[in-house]
This record gives sequence, structure tokens and C-alpha cells, in this order.
Amino acid sequence: MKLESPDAKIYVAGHRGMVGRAIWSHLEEAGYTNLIGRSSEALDLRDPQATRAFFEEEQPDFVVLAAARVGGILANDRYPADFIGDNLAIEQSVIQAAHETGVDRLIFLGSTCIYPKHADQPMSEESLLTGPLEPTNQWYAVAKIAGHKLCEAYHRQHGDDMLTLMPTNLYGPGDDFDLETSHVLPALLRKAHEAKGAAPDGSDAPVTLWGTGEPKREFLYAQDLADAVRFVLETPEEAIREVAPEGMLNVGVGEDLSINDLMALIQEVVGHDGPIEHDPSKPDGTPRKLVDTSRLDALGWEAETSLREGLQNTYDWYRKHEGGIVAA
Ligand code: GFB
Repeated sequence: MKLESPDAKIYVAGHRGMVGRAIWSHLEEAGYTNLIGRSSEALDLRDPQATRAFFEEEQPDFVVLAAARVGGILANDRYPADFIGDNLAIEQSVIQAAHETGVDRLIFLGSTCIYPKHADQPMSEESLLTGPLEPTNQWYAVAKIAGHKLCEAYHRQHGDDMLTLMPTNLYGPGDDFDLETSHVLPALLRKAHEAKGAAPDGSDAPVTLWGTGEPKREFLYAQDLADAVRFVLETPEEAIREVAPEGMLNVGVGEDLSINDLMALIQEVVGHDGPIEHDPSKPDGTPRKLVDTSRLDALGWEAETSLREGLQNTYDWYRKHEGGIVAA
């Protein structure tokens, strides 16, 4: 059932992460007054009993499942058990509790790394499970595929209104800037910022990129994803199923760029003029993952924020919060 009433109770799972926060503030700005959230200290979503008790007590009408263990290429590679195990456990307990307490609609957030490593570009929803995954993030991808399949199965068996949005690489204020665990965009913003004037002679020190810098990525501003979530919540289910029979919609911006080109743009935003070096001992990951957004295009949604503008906002946020690392 679509979201209409401003006082419908909406549970944003993961409301303290970058994505959950963006969704929360966006829904609030859109006039929704009955949002609920729980920190991971107050409610461990990997615990099915605790999750079920929370759903029984709160009886949310709508659920946005943005809670997940996330991280960049190195974190995915280093902590495979956490990335598959925690995500499977969260999905299972939240989706099941949503089913058992009869929520009107659940939106599950996946990621475009679920698509095969060498999928045709741009990657359409139909390319799911048509080839091998990128090894560095296969653990996370398998969990996200399972989460989507769980939604699809509940829809098929019980008619539940459960949908999956598959956003491309996300960034924005509140991102994780820890150089070990973060994604590329916040990592390069931080590295460029810290390298400014840091050479012994006061000029800008070099920035080291992982891998070759040749892989291409598409970047979606977290507030734009939040807008897509609101848009999908407010769209009737029949309209969505007409373009997405299995309930899955990619969310992207329609263009990508190489990591080297991203670095050049970041240098402009940050004002870094030093040399760029490469560390070939670090993985490149998937060569390209541009998404096909024709399903959301057909429904009438598109992303608004340019990469340049989103980078500037994210850098402004980082400078204000410099030193404080925000967990996803
Ligand atoms: O953003 P990222 O960590 O993850 O890396 P993925 C993207 C590309 O940037 C890779 C390169 O080719 C990295 O080698 N890169 C260059 C860097 N310098 C850096 C750096 O300083 N830090 C980082 N982190 N990367 C993740 C998946 O894949 O994307 C997740 O592991 C998820 O499962 C997420 O899907 C959206 O784009 O390769």
C-alpha cells in the first residue's frame, strides 16, 4: 500500500547511518511527522526476538530497511563473515517481523554490487544472477541478493508489498571517513584535504590512490537516494510492479567516471595541487558498474544533485566534523 497520510508510522531502520539519516531528514522535510528509529545499542536487529518485540510494540505502517554492515572494498575483503552474516541476520529478522506484524509496505535497500562482475553496461535489473560476482564484495552481495529474494518470496507467497531499491555507490554528509573502512569518495576527499600544504616545503603532498585508478564508478548523493525512497513509498504498487514485476528498482544518476577523474574533481573542490600516485598492491574491484535506471525513469524519478555539488556539500560537512569519524 502506498504512503499517503502524513502521520503514517514509518520505521527507518539504520536511522543513524549516512543513508538512514538522509532518509529521515528528507521524510521529515516532506511533512511526515511519525518517524521512528532505534540505535543499534537500543535494538540489535540481528536478534529476531528483540526485533519482533519491537515491531509488536510499535506496529509501524511502513519500513525502510537501511540498516546494514557496509564498507569499502578493503573492509569487504577483510571481514567477509561480518559482511555476509550480519546483513543476512538483519534482513531475516526485520523482513520477517514486518511480515508477521502486517506492515503496509517495506523498502529494502540493496546495492548494485549484487550484479555480476562482467554484466553488460548499463546493468539492468534483469542481469541479476546471470554471472559470477566480483570476489572482493561477493559476501556482501550474496547477503543483499538474499534480502531482495526474501522480499520477492514474501510477495509471491503472501502478497506482501515489499520492494527493493538498488542504489549505486552512495556518498554524502555523515559518510565514513576512516581510511581503512571507507568507500573511495570520502577516502579521497580526506586524503586530499590532509595533503594540502603537508609537504616539507609547505606545498601539497602527494595523494595515493588504491589500484590503477582506471575502474569506473557512478556516485549517487545520499539525499537523492532519500528522495527516491520517498517517491517509491508514495507510488502505487501496481504502477511499480508494471515496470518491476519482481519489485526491484535500480537507483543511479546515469553516468560514471574513472577513479582518476574523480580524483581530479576532488582536487578542484578541495584545492589540492600535489602529485597523484597509485598503490598497485590494493585491489581495483569491479571494472565498471553503471546502472540502467530505465525503470525509475519510466515512473518519473531522476536524481537532482550534480557530483560537483554533492562533493562540495560533503567536503563542507567533513571540514565541520573533521576528526570525528561517523560510523555507518
Ligand atoms: O568505493 P570502493 O571502496 O568500493 O572502491 P567498490 C572503489 C574503487 O576506488 C576501487 C579505488 O577501484 C578502489 O581500489 N580506490 C582508490 C579507493 N583509492 C581508494 C581509497 O583510498 N579508498 C577506497 N576505499 N578505494 C564497494 C563494495 O565496492 O562498493 C561494497 O565493496 C558496496 O560491497 C559498495 O557495493 C557500494 O565500489 O569497489
